[in-house]
Amino acid sequence: MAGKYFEKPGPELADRVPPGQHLAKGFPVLTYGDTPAIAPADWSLTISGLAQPQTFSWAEIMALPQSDFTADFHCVTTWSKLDVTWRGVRISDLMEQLVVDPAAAHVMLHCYGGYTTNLAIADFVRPDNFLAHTLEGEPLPPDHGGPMRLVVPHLYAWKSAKWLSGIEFLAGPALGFWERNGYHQRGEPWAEERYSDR
Ligand SMILES: Nc1nc2c(c(=O)[nH]1)N[C@H]1C(S)=C(S)[C@@H](COP(=O)(O)O)O[C@H]1N2
Ligand SMILES: [Mo]
Repeated sequence: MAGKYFEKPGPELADRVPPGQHLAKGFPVLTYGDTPAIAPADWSLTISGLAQPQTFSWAEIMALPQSDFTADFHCVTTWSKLDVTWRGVRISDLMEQLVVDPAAAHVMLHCYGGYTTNLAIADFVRPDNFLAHTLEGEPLPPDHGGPMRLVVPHLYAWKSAKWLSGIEFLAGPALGFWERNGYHQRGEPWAEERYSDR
């Protein structure tokens, strides 16, 4: 699909754009359902399951080391956006604050509004994953997941949970919202892991 909203990547970008993807113009919003309105003061992040239970307030997350990120964003509906700039907290820096049971092998991400998505722990703790509160130098807009979302650049963007409210550590695999509804458990864009592998 080329034209008003999408363009075919030129040869110089071909190695940045996974198979079957086109470059989006602008930054589309992709949400199932309504956009929840959460003020930072009302936002919190709850750690549950196979980990010491903990709840982080907005101020507690903002007190952790803050980093800048530039990452490509690939939606399974075939649009990609390159070099998105974000600011937030590295998942590896968050993990240093947690006491996780070594038996934890998967995570379920929970969101305000009820959306969920699952990740294997190796896909969750990668150093390029982060919680984002800033997009292109501005506070993360509500429709892009503000005040706080997860970004997992190496997988399709349905894994990048908007309005993140909880991280649940699990011993075994479990399915989130889109994974129950036909998407792949992992979702690696270079392998085109789009649809259910079950
Ligand atoms: N809570 C929540 N997170 C979500 C979604 C959603 O519907 N609800 N959609 C996912 C999908 S399919 C994509 S492509 C990205 C889109 O992020 P964007 O709206 O900032 O482009 O968010 C992901 N995270
Ligand atoms: Mo998506």
